[in-house]
This record gives sequence, structure tokens and C-alpha cells, in this order.
Amino acid sequence: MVSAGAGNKKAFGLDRGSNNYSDLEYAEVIIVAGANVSETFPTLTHWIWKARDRGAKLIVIDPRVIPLARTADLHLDVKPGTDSALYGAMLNYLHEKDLLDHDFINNHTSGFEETLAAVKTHTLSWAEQVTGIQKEKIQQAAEWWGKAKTSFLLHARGIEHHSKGVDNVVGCINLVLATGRIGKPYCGYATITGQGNGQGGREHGHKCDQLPGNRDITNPEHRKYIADVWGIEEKDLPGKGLSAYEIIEAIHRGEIKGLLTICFNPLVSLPNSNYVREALEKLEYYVAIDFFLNETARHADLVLAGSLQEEEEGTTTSAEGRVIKINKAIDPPGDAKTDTSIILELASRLGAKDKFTYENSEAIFNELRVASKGGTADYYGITYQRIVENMGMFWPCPSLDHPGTPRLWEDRKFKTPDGKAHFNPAPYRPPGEVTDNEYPVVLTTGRVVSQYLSGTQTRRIGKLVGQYPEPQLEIHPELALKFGIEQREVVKVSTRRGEGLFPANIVDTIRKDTVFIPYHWPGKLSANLLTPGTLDPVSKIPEFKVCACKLEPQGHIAPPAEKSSAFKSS
Ligand SMILES: Nc1nc2c(c(=O)[nH]1)N[C@H]1C(S)=C(S)[C@@H](COP(=O)(O)OP(=O)(O)OC[C@H]3O[C@@H](n4cnc5c(=O)[nH]c(N)nc54)[C@H](O)[C@@H]3O)O[C@H]1N2
Ligand SMILES: Nc1nc2c(c(=O)[nH]1)N[C@H]1C(S)=C(S)[C@@H](COP(=O)(O)OP(=O)(O)OC[C@H]3O[C@@H](n4cnc5c(=O)[nH]c(N)nc54)[C@H](O)[C@@H]3O)O[C@H]1N2
Ligand SMILES: [Mo]
Repeated sequence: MVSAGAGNKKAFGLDRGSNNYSDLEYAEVIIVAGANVSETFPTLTHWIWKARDRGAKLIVIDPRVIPLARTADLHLDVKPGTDSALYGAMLNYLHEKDLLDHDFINNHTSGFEETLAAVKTHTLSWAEQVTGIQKEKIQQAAEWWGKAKTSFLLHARGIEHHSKGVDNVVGCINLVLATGRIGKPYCGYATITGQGNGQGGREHGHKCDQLPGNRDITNPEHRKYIADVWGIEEKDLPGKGLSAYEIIEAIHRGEIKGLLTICFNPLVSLPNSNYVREALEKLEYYVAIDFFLNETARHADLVLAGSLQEEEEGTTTSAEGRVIKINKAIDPPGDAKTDTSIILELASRLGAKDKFTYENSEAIFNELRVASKGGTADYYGITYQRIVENMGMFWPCPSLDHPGTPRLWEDRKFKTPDGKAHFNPAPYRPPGEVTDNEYPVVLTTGRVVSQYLSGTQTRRIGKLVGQYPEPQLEIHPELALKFGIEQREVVKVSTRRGEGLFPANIVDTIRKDTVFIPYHWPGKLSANLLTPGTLDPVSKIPEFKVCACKLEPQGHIAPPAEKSSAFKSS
């Protein structure tokens, strides 16, 4: 989600979806961009359907006719990697037809003129050429969005996993700001999050440039504040670190020799997995903390058996910015320990025992409250007791008598240095890799409903494996015909990084120039053998969602997948 985080910070100075989801219900127009919500965030579908029942217009932007698109009023079948051309053309059109909120733009934003100038050439006809979406459809989307009184825009990884993920995100936000539909009832914008506590993690330091409260590790004042909370010297805080894929690159360069990972299966989840495997083999020492021996942990010198969410008490923060309490249900089995106790024990053995003296999880949370105080993600007024009493509390919540903030920006006080929401120029530029004669087909990757992420948790559950036992190559009938591919025929898919064999699933719910492979499997079944390590220059997210591939049918039909063997394939 780092592209979303970076885009949100650029535009608003704060990283959180602006609304609670109940605002969706009364929105007149809803745009869902690059988010397969019915499969990946089903609880949100409920809100979208409520809005549709009230007559809302639903616009889905996705190269595939995802389940939500089947009930949409308009499906924009964007060619992967070209979203910014679409959003630029829509902004241009809103300006041409004067469907703008001048009052909001003049009083509460900056950067509009430069942003508009950057997409001057993005006409509807030009955008049709680049995105592959009929210009009448783009025009219809812009008309509906421009003329609505209330609206909501949602996006997820489909627009973010790109070497211009941040541009795509700010391109979406530009449409929201141009029409002034934020910070009022039933008007808003949100990033759909991913893993459990994806939002909470991205506020307090999962990213390598952060300190708690969404503070910046390069900002001297922020460093001083946190050093004081922790009782250390500011100079003892490290500087900005490396993002996940950059760590792999640094291992290759010999700059990193030891690695500790927790909740991470990079051999399956990072792009260009052959390159990742080589890096793991170069490490002098590798420790993994996990409750399962995942594919990457098999390369570890030492595996520490950690815990499930159900085995620990703590909090998690939802996509809406709502802090929720998690209660412990059971103890970790056998010799496994809670993740927290492992981290505390490591701290102690590294000589910092006096700094890690928490009595319980509430004491850790209370430290976070103080550490986040005054930051943009301010949790100070949120206590365990208030979370329980209110069934969750929304940050920012700066004091114990503050009610929390479900809907941001009603006060129009944005967290940027000038207090205004920022438009950011986002003209189209091509993805890191485009198709050519050798690699003529666009490949995109993502998820299916019955599998979860790197699959360590779902590939061992029989009924889920039964639903989708192996990764399949989703391909349109016309493209299949062109390459002479039959239903369930094994196809060699290759890119400049690697190759894999996947049975074809011929469906008419995907663009004719694009194939899709879900990424939940390891080893020879891994989509990430194919994906590129190209990174967004700002967010450093890899370009999981677009690269160029070659398709070679192998002349034989795949046998029925062995429903129990998927996990063993590693
Ligand atoms: N069942 C299930 N649920 C999950 C997960 C899971 O693994 N399984 N993972 C969780 C996590 S960590 C995350 S991050 C979320 C991810 O949730 P999503 O972002 O919804 O999931 P993805 O399948 O990665 O991608 C979404 C869509 O992007 C489309 N897409 C591909 N390229 C482009 C493009 O260039 N432009 C546009 N507009 N769309 C494009 C794909 O066709 C796909 O339908 O899901 C969470 N929920
Ligand atoms: N090609 C392609 N690649 C992708 C994506 C894509 O769309 N396409 N999506 C990307 C995205 S959005 C994400 S979020 C990543 C996910 O990538 P990862 O985070 O690497 O994958 P996970 O399967 O979520 O989790 C890794 C490990 O964490 C363990 N684990 C889970 N919960 C806990 C816990 O509470 N404690 C401990 N100690 N361990 C735990 C699991 O057992 C698993 O082994 O994949 C990314 N990779
Ligand atoms: Mo994710």
C-alpha cells in the first residue's frame, strides 16, 4: 500500500482513507479502481451494494470483468499500466465542461493550474488510444463524476503496484479535489487496505522512513521527540532504511549479510523470485519468525516459532482508520511463543532490557499513544477502555475527551505545510516494461478469493485448495485462438526474468491483450518468477501489475490438479 501512503501524504499531508465506509451508502457515484473488492475485501461490497440499491452509479476500472464489474453501470477495461492517462483525460474533460468546484479549488487547494497543464494533451481520443477504453465510456465516467453531488472513490493494488503507482494515486485524488467532494457527508476517498492491520502498520513504522505517529525519520524534530519518548539519544536512532526489494538488491551487492524477518515470505511475495532466491543463498545468517515453516524460512539458519493473531492481545487499525481491540483466545501451542515475547527477548539479549520493560500489551499500546501524540496519526486519546466502550475509535484522537475522527477534512485544515490539499501533476508515462515482438502480451498478477497472499495459511486448508488448487492463466478466447491455446492446455509463460507452466483458463472476462495469473503459489507455480523488480521512484513498490510476456502452448492438457498437493509443490 506504500504508493497509496505516499500519494496521500503528498495530497493531504496524512496517510489514511478520508472516510468511514458508512459514507458510501448515500454517495451518488462510486468509482472503484484496481480493486477486486468482492474477492479481496468482501465486507466492503455490502456498502457498495447498499449505495446501488439507493440508485448510486457504480464505475469499475479494471482490465478484467471482476465480480463487482458485472453489476456496475460502467466498466472501464483499462489496459494495465495506463491508469494515469485515464485520470488525466477525465480531469481535462471536467475542466473543459467546467464541472469543477471553483470555490473549493481556490480556497482549499494548491497546484491546480500546474496539474491541469500537465494533462493538456490528454484528450478523450488520445486516452482511448493509450488505455484501450472507448472514449464514449471515458466521457460518460467524467460526466457522471462531474455532475454528481456526492461521490466516493476507492482504489487498491490494481493502480498502486506500478512503477508509477504514486502518480496513479494522485491522479485519482486530483479528480476528488477538482470536484471538492471530500470532507462532507457521503463524499470521500479511500484506499482499500490489504493485510490485517495493514493500515496500523503503515502509520507507525512498517515503512523504512517512519517513526511512530506517521513521523518522518529524517525530520530532526520528529527524531528528537521519539528519542525522548524512548529514553535514548537522538543520534542512536538509525536513518532511513531500505524497502523490501531494495534489501534483496543490497544483499546481492554484499552490503547486507544478515537478515531477520517476521511475517514475511519474500520468496513467494517479492518479484523476480530467482533473483530473491540467489540473495537468500548469499546471506551469511538468516532468522525467520513465523508460525509456519514458509518457503523462505526453509532457507533460514534459525526459525523462531511465533504466534497467530488469536494467540495475542493487541490492537489493529482498519482501512477506515478505526483502532480495534484484539483479544487473545488461546495460548501458542508447544514451544511457540508470542511474537511480542520473542521481540522482547531479542531486545533483552541484545542488551536493551531496560528499554523493553512492558508489563503487558496495554503498556505497549500506552507507549504508542505517547509516541504518536502530536503526529498526524495521533492515537493519544485512544485507550483500551475507550476502544472497547465505543467498539473502535478513529484517529486522529489527540486527547482523552476527543471523540475521534471518522470523517477527515470537515474542518478543511489539511496537514500539508500550507494547510491546503495539494493537486499533484501526474501526466502519463509508460510502464517499466512494454510489449514488443518477442514478448507481445501484457501480464498482470493478483489474487483469487480462496487463497491468501503467499498462501502459507490457505494452501493447507483442503476446502480452499479444492476451490482453486493451482494458479491458472486467465486468457481471453480471441487471444487463446491467436496462439492456438485450448482450455486447460499447459502454456509456457515467459518473461525476461523467468518462465513457468500454467494451465489455461479461457474466459471472456479479461481484455484481449492481457493475461492474469494469481500469485499465491511457490516454486515452479510462482507468478513472481515472471514479474519485474522495477520500482516506483517514490514509494519503491514493485511493478507487480504489468510486464510483457510470451505464451507458448505445450500441446498437452493439464491433468486435473491434485487437490492436496499444492502445498507440497514447493
Ligand atoms: N481472498 C483474499 N483477500 C485478500 C488478499 C488475498 O490474498 N486473498 N490479500 C489482501 C491484501 S494484502 C491486499 S493488498 C488486498 C488486495 O486487493 P486488490 O487490490 O483488490 O487485489 P489484486 O488482485 O492484487 O488486484 C486488484 C485488481 O487490479 C486489477 N488490475 C491489474 N492491473 C491493473 C491496472 O493497471 N489498472 C487497474 N485499474 N486495475 C488493474 C486486477 O485485474 C485485479 O482485479 O487484498 C486483501 N484481501
Ligand atoms: N505478483 C504479485 N506479488 C505480490 C502481490 C501481487 O499482487 N502480485 N501482492 C503483494 C502484497 S499487496 C502483499 S501484502 C505481499 C504479501 O507478502 P508476505 O507478507 O510475504 O506474505 P504473507 O503470506 O502475508 O505472510 C508471510 C508470512 O507471515 C506469516 N504470518 C502471518 N501472520 C503472522 C503473525 O501474526 N505472526 C508471525 N510471526 N507470522 C505471521 C505467514 O505464515 C507467512 O508465512 O505480497 C505481495 N506480492
Ligand atoms: Mo497487500
